[in-house]
Amino acid sequence: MKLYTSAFAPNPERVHMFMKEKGITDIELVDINIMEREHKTREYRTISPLAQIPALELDDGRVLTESRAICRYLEGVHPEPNLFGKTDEEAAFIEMWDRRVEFMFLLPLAWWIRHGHPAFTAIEKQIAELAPRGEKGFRYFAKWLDSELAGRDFIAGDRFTIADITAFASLGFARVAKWKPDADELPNLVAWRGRMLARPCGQK
Ligand SMILES: N[C@@H](CCC(=O)N[C@@H](CS)C(=O)NCC(=O)O)C(=O)O
Repeated sequence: MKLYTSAFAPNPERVHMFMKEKGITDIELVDINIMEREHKTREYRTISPLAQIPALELDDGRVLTESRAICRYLEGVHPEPNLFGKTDEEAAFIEMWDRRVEFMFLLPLAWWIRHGHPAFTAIEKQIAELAPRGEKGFRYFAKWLDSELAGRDFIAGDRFTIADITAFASLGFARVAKWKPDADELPNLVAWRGRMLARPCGQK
């Protein structure tokens, strides 16, 4: 298998963290430089028609995109440790959390950065109003997540799951906006981040 990936980008990072937690090391990596617009080439579009990263090329030549779908596939090939839920019920709650984090944390953050950071003019037709709107949504969710984490160690319940990975990859990307959780304002998020940094997904 071959993973098309890109350094510092949060969605491929989700897949890398997932692979680290599973101990998967046998997938060939192909780096695509987003800022150099390598993902916009005709050649890359034959792999990922929507010109997005990550993309996983299977051994039979089929290509999976969407980081969550890629992780889902890898969970099937490497079932342990389970990160998507052991029962339908647990999987439903984990999916709820993962989608909350993806759409209410990572997405506003992406708006904030892509529409506000000067370097992103390389790939985004920036709309200035979207940056503060994204920042507001991101900060709101960070505060809410902090209150949720007051009573537990992990995002979707009492164990580490894909939802923690999506949130942790979001925090990594937030560094581009020079944002990191503050211990006075978001103590539970800071403690959770410490737990993530100590895990395989937190290793370089
Ligand atoms: N929903 C997709 C989103 C993929 C995505 O937006 N990837 C970004 C990198 S994090 C990308 O390819 N950006 C290039 C662009 O927007 O031009 C997923 O989960 O994989």
